[in-house]
Amino acid sequence: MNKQDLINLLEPYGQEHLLKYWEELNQTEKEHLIEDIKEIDFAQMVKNYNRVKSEMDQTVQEFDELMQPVPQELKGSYEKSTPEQIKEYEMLGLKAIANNEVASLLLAGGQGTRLGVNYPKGMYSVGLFSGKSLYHLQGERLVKLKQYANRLFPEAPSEKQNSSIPWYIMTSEHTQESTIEYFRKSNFFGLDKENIKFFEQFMLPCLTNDGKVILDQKSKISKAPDGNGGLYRALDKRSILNDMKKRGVKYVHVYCVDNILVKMADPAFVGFCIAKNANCAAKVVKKVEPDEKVGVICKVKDRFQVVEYSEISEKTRNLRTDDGELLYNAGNICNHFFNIDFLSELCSEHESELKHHVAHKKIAYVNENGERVTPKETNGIKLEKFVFDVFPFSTSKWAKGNFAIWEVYREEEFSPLKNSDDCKKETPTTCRNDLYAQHARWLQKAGAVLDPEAQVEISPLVSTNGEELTELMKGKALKGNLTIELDKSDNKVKINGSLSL
Ligand code: UD2
Repeated sequence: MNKQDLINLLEPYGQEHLLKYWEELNQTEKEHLIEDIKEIDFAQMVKNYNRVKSEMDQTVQEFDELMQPVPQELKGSYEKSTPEQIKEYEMLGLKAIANNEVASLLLAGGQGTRLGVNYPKGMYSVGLFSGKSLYHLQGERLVKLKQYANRLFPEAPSEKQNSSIPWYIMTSEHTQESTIEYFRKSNFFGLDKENIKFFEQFMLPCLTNDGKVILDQKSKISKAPDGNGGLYRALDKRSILNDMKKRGVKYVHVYCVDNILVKMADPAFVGFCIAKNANCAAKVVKKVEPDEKVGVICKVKDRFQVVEYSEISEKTRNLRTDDGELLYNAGNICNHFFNIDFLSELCSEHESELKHHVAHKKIAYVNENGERVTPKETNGIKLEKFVFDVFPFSTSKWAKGNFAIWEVYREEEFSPLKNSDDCKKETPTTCRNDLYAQHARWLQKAGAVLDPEAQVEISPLVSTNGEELTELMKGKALKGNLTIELDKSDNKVKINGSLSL
């Protein structure tokens, strides 16, 4: 491609400014810029921009008049289910896990800017006694979950029993290399590496508010990951769906990287979704107060979607049901279920219908004097798709099955790491404390006696959801700081710390 070819390509879309420094570039830099330009589908980009532009010009839409809660028959919860029902859901999920029909899918392409680290968030260690990172906890939970499912369903075919739960990990340009390297160094946490598949989401150019592509350097276009809803494009274009089908995966559990309490391939959630014939589902926690700034899942006209805090009036946020609960209570926690047929049809036929959201950001650029500047104020936009924007498709004619939500206890399942310890909420300290508190509850339930000051960390290899602890811990009295670990040399459980009895 010579300069004239590039002008011909860029001019129809008003992007010829990308060649402003062309004459100053050496051959390698020119080639680099050409590569960057060739990666962009300018026609699609302009279409996307025009679509979001008209939305940017509108005032925030309030959904009050159009909203309804998710109907009761599509909702399940720990609170309102009997222990027998929960057991039934768990067994359905565990059976599917033993048969390797369930895949775990991690969204790990985010940049973790709020936490302020320059490496993938999953590698972060919140300072547990064991020093384990988020990825490490997740990996070991998968190991143990499969062993547990195999023990309960020994009739599953041996080739299924012998392979670990398929784990798909969506990374981005920012996280791909270091994530893979970290997994390799950690020996894949004891999982088969053939069953772990990394795939990269795509990037989109960053734009000025009037739709011009921003140059990050004279020969480099500024790009950002296309949002966690970039999942659907990547599943199709990176042949991940084909891989799932080849392995016989029927159900996919999608989750975000930063929730330290995440239940991997959650058997109860998966089982509930199978029982409800869900094509697409979301795990939710109750909002703690009307003004908590989380999106809620509800029905808008005849389709399901997440409605943001800012899109509901104060009056509607405060509406309550007869039993005193908030009417719009289903807080989204980025934890989703899909069946493979829904995902397949969606990714191959409907991905382009997913809208983009606009994030106003401070984006480094090359100024009039050719210098790279990092602005102090927002100066441009990133376009992103959101993983939950497929919910409305669950009621499409082509989608067999239905939407569902599964409400869980926040203290058992949701404690995200968003901020550094300079903040009060969602920090390494809150994550650590929430995990220790959960493990203390598990031990008490198993019949151990805990000193009120005791802090305990149970290795996921010993128990991943609180299971199989009674025989080990009943009647034991524990105090101080303790870890309960599996000694890999003899496969025996070891309690390190103070045991008073
Ligand atoms: C997400 C949810 C929000 C709520 C909250 C709970 C979305 C869009 N928002 O908000 O509704 O449930 O989590 O914790 O789902 N990611 C990628 N690629 C990207 C951007 C993000 O893989 O381009 C991943 C990221 O690594 C993380 C997940 O998506 O695992 C959520 O991303 P986030 O932390 O930016 O989302 P947040 O906290 O604003």
